[in-house]
Amino acid sequence: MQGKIIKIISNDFTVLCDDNTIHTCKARGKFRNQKIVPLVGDYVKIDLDNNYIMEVLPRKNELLRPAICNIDQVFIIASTTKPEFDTNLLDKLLVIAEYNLIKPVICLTKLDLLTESKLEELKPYFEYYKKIGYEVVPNTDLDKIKALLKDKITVFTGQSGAGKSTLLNRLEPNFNIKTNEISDALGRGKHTTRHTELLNTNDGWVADTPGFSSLDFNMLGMTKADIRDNFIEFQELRDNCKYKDCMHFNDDKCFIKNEVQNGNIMQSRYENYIKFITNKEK
Ligand SMILES: Nc1nc2c(ncn2[C@@H]2O[C@H](COP(=O)(O)OP(=O)(O)OP(=O)(O)O)[C@@H](O)[C@H]2O)c(=O)[nH]1
Ligand SMILES: [Mg+2]
Ligand SMILES: [Zn+2]
Repeated sequence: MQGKIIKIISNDFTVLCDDNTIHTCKARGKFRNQKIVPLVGDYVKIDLDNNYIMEVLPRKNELLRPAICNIDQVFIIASTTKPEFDTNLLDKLLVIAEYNLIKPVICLTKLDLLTESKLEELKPYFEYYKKIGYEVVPNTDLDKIKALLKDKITVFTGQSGAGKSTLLNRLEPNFNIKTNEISDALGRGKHTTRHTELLNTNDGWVADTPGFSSLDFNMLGMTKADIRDNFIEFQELRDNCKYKDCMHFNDDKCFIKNEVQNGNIMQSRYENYIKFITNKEK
């Protein structure tokens, strides 16, 4: 029987089979020897007599953090306050999604908590991400969000306390996922969600994932050039740089740097880019 892993808690793999039955399975020891770790999102063959996963089918893509595979899109749940709007984290998640060929959607939360002046301050950022081609939706626009989720496997990611589980509960009140108060002292969440699980909503699948604090992961496996090539707005402009392999950093006659100076590329995007590449050895 074939199915999809929708939940993993320690060594118990919950598999939704093609006939819509659900089975809790163990993974065979041989996977450990072959260094295969079955992930949420994996298509697997199971032996129903023993409830064992026998085979993991090839993956379309996979993310390490959260550990999930065969994803169509990622909802980056970006808090605008409590925790503060964080362009460094947002740009990092966008680059990781682009690199993995997963469509990112930026979903803004806690707009209701912003003062008028704070909202005015942040608007240019939201507009910029739209201008360069990203979908930017407030977490209150449930119709739009439902339309985006339809028929897709979507991962919700973002830092702890950003409002991932809250949005999922709004989309589907019977999910009843635990959410948590933000610690006032730290302005961040307390890691309420502990495991990754695929949930069925509106003819699509969504994964709530445990959040993280903005520092604790890096762009694994990516080189400086990979990072450069996944800042999407640099791509169409780079042909105007003098050198074909321009890194848009210390290079002569760099068109990207010009565009930053004249305001066509947002300063924070460029600064984050420089931070990312200078953190990398290669
Ligand atoms: N005012 C306001 N509060 C929100 C909004 N979204 C979420 N919250 C609150 O923010 C807190 C954290 O929300 P969660 O949904 O638990 O955050 P999470 O991203 O799932 O956090 P982790 O599971 O720890 O990764 C809760 O108290 C929510 O009620 C929003 O749009 N506006
Ligand atoms: Mg949560
Ligand atoms: Zn350049």
